[in-house]
Amino acid sequence: MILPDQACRVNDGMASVRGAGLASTLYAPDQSTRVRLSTPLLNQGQALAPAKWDDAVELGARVIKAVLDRWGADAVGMKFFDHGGGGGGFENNWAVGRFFFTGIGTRTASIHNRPAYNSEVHAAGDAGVAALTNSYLDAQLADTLFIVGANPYETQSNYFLAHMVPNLQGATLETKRASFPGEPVEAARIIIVDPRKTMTVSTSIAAAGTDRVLHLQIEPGSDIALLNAIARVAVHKRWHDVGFIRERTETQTYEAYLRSSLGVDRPIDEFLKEAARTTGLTVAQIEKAASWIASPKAGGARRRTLLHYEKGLIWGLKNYENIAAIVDLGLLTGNVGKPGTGISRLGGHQEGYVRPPYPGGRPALNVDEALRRGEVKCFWIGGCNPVLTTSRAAAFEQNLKERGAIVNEALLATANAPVERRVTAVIEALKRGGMFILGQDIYLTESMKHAHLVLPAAQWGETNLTSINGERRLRLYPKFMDAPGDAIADWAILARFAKKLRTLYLADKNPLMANRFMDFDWRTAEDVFIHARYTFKGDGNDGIEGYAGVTYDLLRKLGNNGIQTPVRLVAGTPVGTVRMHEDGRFSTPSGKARFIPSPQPWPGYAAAVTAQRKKYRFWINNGRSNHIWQTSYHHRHIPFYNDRFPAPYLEMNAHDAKSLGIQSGDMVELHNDVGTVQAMAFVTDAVKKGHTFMLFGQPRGAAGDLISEHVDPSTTIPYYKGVWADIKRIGPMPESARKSSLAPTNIAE
Ligand SMILES: Nc1nc2c(c(=O)[nH]1)N[C@H]1C(S)=C(S)[C@@H](COP(=O)(O)OP(=O)(O)OC[C@H]3O[C@@H](n4cnc5c(=O)[nH]c(N)nc54)[C@H](O)[C@@H]3O)O[C@H]1N2
Ligand SMILES: Nc1nc2c(c(=O)[nH]1)N[C@H]1C(S)=C(S)[C@@H](COP(=O)(O)OP(=O)(O)OC[C@H]3O[C@@H](n4cnc5c(=O)[nH]c(N)nc54)[C@H](O)[C@@H]3O)O[C@H]1N2
Ligand SMILES: [Mo]
Repeated sequence: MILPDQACRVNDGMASVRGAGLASTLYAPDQSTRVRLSTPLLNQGQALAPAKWDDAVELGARVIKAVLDRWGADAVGMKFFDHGGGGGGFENNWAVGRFFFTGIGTRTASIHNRPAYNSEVHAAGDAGVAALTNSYLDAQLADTLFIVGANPYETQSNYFLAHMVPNLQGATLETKRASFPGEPVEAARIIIVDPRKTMTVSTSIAAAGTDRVLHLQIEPGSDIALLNAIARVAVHKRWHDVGFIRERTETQTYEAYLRSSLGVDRPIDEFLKEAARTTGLTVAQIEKAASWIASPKAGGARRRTLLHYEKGLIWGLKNYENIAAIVDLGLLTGNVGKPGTGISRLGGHQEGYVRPPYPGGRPALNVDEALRRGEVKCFWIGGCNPVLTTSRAAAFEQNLKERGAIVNEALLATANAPVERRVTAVIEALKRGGMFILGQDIYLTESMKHAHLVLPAAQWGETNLTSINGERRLRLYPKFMDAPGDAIADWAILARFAKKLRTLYLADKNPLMANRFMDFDWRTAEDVFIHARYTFKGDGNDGIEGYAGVTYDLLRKLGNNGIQTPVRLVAGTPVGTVRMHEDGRFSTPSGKARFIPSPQPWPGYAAAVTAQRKKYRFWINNGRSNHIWQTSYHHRHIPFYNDRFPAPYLEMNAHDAKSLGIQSGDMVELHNDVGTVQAMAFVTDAVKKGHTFMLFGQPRGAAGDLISEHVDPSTTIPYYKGVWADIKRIGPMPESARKSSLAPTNIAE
């Protein structure tokens, strides 16, 4: 059992259903986690077989070098973790960045959850606003919580339950009074913008009562219209923060925003009616939201609103305009850089993003497309499982399979040959359209099965690792157990390859290339942490990961409360940052925030999406569930979790289910122009007619198999949530699911 820490400010000793089960996910030779990868595996042509590290690195590094020398850096592709906990962390992210960017120099890089190497929130970056601006404390202090496209009960459980819910219950009034003398304080209200009636909605109602909860059950992808309409009302009622706008923002951008996004040259009635039509809401609901967000409190004090968004907006209709619209609304109402406010991603996982700059431009190169075009000769998949999680996932897998098979032949033909001959044979296979695949994971996942070389990683707890949470709280996760067998930390894997490449280039008398792989002589995880600390310059957006003067020793002393990044040295002492932009400055050249105008109040669906919508009956909204972490990489092995959802569920409205003869528990097939996938029907009032919701990225049915390759052209970010398909019943509940409950999951008391 891993015990939650009562003295930790983040969870107050609380544990989510995932956190409380963490210990069961650790490696144990006598438990189901014994299937962890424990040695490198090499495909000798027919199957993966255990190999020694030296042999694995020798072959892998020589293939990479040959590809680099013959086809150039961009022929070496990668898709890698950038989170904090499982994979990633400051140490591993730094090692990956050093290897692929300053080492290889490839632009064919992509982050685990998307086809390119880019920000999820370019618009916030362009506005000069950090991705994670507030402290969790601000959720206790806010007058209004505004949650757009996120389901924090399930995805940010501790933040929601330990910080938001107490405020909704009125349990933080003392803190509020102490923080804001003279201001009227009451329990918070919450506005949740989500097409589904989620457990977040039900829990909020249970905590605050129906009068203080506004659930805006919008039509898919209509957030921009809603956010701009709310802003228009705020301006119309003169609830916007004139002082903040004048002093802290670039005025020309404000004026452009008023005209284009908020359509101030058009009559407000017409504007609001149009927004109501687009969103499926009423004008009264939009006005109520505006009032809860921006109307002054009794006595005239500004309302403190905390604006949060996550994947319903990020993977939404149009990433750039989506994020712009919420950031603009926050700026308009002056809700950033003050207690009880913020404009932030909600998060829901650890982060630790330190890397040298990406060598490509913006929009970043679409790696999935480069793969489809056959431009990638060598592809390294690290700590992610795109076979389940990318768009057009089945085609992605087929590509790995077909092109990998060409290399398998070469490996089989040279099974007992010296490494030089094997590499020559592999390169010949690559010339014939093959692709050499390296994989780096802790399990033999759906993606790893296609790798020619599988590299076993140590996970958190098996190596020292640091990361930040959603309020930038930097903490050390110390090593407390050994990794299985020969598994080693991710940074150490990259270091082994880098050192080998350096040796090979030195032997080639090519010091220029050899020197690109120079700085990998780290002895410990802390060496990597400190190396990153000295060299990391912030990656364009907001530099929230800076941590001057922080050492493992300091982090050990600070324990689970850690220190909030960015950390500066003040007279030699590291000082953290509770809240971003509290000094009134933003990360733009002028130091003032920028409004990001969108060309019109709502851009509409892209052509590829419209075609799907027209053709298929159901919207297949998709995302996460409380019990399951990501692709279930641990949970599929642990009965407690696996038995809860033996197949991915598909939430369906009772009316729709009935019309198709479907009952809860039935197996159904979803089908569209991209692919086919199976799921288990779950009839619920959480979704409206014509809407469904599927657990994403599951081994027994991946929503990605239905999702088109469409991306927002200005950011290369997919619309994962935007998929339409037809549904049919294929059979009764599978035997394996008989024990799993079909009771509603969105009832709270
Ligand atoms: N239990 C659990 N927690 C997790 C994870 C997990 O796998 N399991 N994963 C972690 C990770 S990596 C991430 S990124 C976060 C994601 O955290 P969230 O973003 O909270 O999770 P999602 O379920 O992907 O999406 C949130 C909501 O977006 C809604 N949505 C879909 N389309 C739209 C739309 O057009 N507009 C609006 N307004 N809403 C829409 C969906 O109905 C859904 O309820 O969760 C983290 N936390
Ligand atoms: N349809 C649809 N698709 C989506 C989304 C969606 O909402 N809908 N959401 C997107 C989002 S936000 C995300 S985050 C992605 C998730 O997609 P992925 O990132 O592909 O999924 P994960 O399960 O997080 O993958 C983590 C992998 O790392 C391995 N791992 C764990 N710890 C370690 C470690 O210490 N080292 C190494 N090397 N490996 C480790 C695990 O075994 C697992 O295979 O999916 C994206 N795709
Ligand atoms: Mo994510």
